[in-house]
Amino acid sequence: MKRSWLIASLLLIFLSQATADNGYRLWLRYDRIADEATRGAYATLLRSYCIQGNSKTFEVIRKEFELGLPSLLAQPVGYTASATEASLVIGIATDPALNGYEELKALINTIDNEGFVIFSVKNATPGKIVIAGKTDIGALYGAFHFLKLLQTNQKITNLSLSSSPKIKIRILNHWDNLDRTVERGYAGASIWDWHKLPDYIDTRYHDYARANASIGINATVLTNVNANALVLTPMYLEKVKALADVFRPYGIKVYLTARFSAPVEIGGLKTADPVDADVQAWWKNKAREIYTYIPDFGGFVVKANSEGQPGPQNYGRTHADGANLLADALLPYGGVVMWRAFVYDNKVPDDRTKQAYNEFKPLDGKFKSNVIIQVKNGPLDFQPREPFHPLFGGLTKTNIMPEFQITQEYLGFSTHLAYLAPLFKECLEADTYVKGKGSTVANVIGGEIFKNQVTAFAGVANIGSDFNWTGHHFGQANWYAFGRLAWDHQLTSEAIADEWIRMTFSNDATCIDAMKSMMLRSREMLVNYMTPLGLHHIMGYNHHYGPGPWVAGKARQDWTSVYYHRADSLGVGFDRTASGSNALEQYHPEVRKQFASAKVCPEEYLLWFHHLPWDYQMKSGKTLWDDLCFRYYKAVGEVSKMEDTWQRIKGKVDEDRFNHVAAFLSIQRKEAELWRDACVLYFQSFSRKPIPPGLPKPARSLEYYMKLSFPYAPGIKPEW
Ligand code: GCW
Repeated sequence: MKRSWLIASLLLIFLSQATADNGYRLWLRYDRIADEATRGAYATLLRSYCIQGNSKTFEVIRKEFELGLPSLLAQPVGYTASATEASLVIGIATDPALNGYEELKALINTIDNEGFVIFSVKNATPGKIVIAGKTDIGALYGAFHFLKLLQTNQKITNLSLSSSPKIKIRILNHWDNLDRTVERGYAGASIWDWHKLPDYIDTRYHDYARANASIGINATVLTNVNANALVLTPMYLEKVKALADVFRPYGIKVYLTARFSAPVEIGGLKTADPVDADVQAWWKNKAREIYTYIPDFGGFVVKANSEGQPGPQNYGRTHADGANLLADALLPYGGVVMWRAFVYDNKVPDDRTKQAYNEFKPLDGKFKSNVIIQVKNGPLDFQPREPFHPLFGGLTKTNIMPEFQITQEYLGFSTHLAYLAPLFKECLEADTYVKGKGSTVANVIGGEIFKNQVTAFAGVANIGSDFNWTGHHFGQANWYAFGRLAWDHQLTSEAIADEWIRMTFSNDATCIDAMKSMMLRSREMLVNYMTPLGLHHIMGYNHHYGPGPWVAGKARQDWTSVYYHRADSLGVGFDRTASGSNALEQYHPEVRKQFASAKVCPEEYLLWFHHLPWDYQMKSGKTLWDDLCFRYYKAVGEVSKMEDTWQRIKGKVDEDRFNHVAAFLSIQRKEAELWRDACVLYFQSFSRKPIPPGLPKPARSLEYYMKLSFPYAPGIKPEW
């Protein structure tokens, strides 16, 4: 007996040393709860559990409890088939075993089909907790929520809570190609191993689904919007089916990107014109075929007539003609078309930020009920800061959804710590005023304002095959925050950070404080060392890595930096007021008022909307030039502070992840310095003013920075 104990302990020690903490478990770690009193209290309460239901989803729940409960509590938690005996019961509300609870009757009507309730049964000694949904998927969300309560050391006595998602389709967009490259992906290859599918099912697919279900994500687009029609051929549909089968018990539906020219490319037709009867029949047949493989297929996401993708305009038709063509094909099966509004053309002689609105506003009301227009959070392209897109509130008779970018194409790739919940929320909380004050983007997309048929919320995934999924350990927080906000946009950035830190790193107060302070400031800091005061799109050409304010003279003007910052000897910034491109006109008059004059315009948006002289006086009393310099320098200082904060919690975080993050922070500092020095020198070549006293001069010349080249920067579009 003693000997076997010794062997077991040695094995444990060996295993714990051999398996470096690589972050693979994300926020679903289920390590033993460190605080003994909390753990003890949970253990007294949770002696056994009962799963009241039979389905693949209930099997998932059972596995999650088997994995989570004994591990968190560091003691066995028995399974019992008797709901009466169990101290934790989970099931569907209509199950007879849950019939007798008054508490359930009170709560159940407050939720929808994906919602859940969790309550403590009154007067049960020593305690009993019930988790229920109207469906098994609702119960699954409840199970994850309950595990989170334990992971984050919350009280589990006198529980009485209920929750339902505010948005129906909470969807990740993978920009993953069939060759496993990921456009704008910085966390390794695509997790979809197309070549080995459908026969080999990587356990990672299950873990991906678990992670998503744990934060309420219920849909995924497997393929890049720069689409490959092959994914719609039988060989690939077999593979897609295999993934859909894995995801189904987790409540996740699969979507695909549809290449508009597919009828020509894989269908052998001469045209993809949406009014052509053969084309219509082709899409109808294709939809029917897809549903034979995947009966709950979600639908299509389409990028059309943008950046070289084919679309209805190739045939002189409108976006509505194109979207409705696919919508008609999917309608009999309940599928949805997410049609992207990210369209612009360098041949159109107008401010690029105006073009989506100009294109789509006249089509408002012309889309079928199962079409939803997918709009990027801002009118340009996922910049560190943009005002909200004017199509929010602009489209009043059409379903509309936001698209956020979780992958950090313009925010330092995966090596910069930039917590994005504040960015997402900035857009969601912006007021469109379309139906008076309080018509926030969140209310528009949630259907509160126009009673939309379909509501959805998309994020471009930052997931890849790196051990830790997202490249940066803190990149996981952005995946997490996206899911949480899609479920409930009213959650604060701080609350989301708090629970993520507790689940992913530690419940230790010093750790939480340190990490939270880093996370909550990180996005603003990044804005300031990259694109302060409303500057935008001044990064390196095509790979978008590092600073490139000098990018000019390319085939497309709207892919150059000089087009956006418009610096000259007089000043800097893009005039989007009535004296300039008048993009401002696309917003409600109340919104216009906030930005129309430089005096009232919030400084974060100043150079987005105004071209101002270098000696323009800022609120700080400094000139614009000096203020710009101070922001760049201060932000770099903040990165150094972040490094110090991290060092202060050394020993409180496992060594592997600690060192990984420390190394990435130092990359971030170096790159922030690069941004600062390159941008300050570049803009100085126009302002002709000295760098303010007290700020050290950049170590190298502007020429040096301009000559840097990064031909193999990751995530680049293969064909560019
Ligand atoms: O931001 C740009 C990216 C492209 C991307 C495009 C889009 C998928 O640089 O790589 O293509 O946006 O959103 O369609």
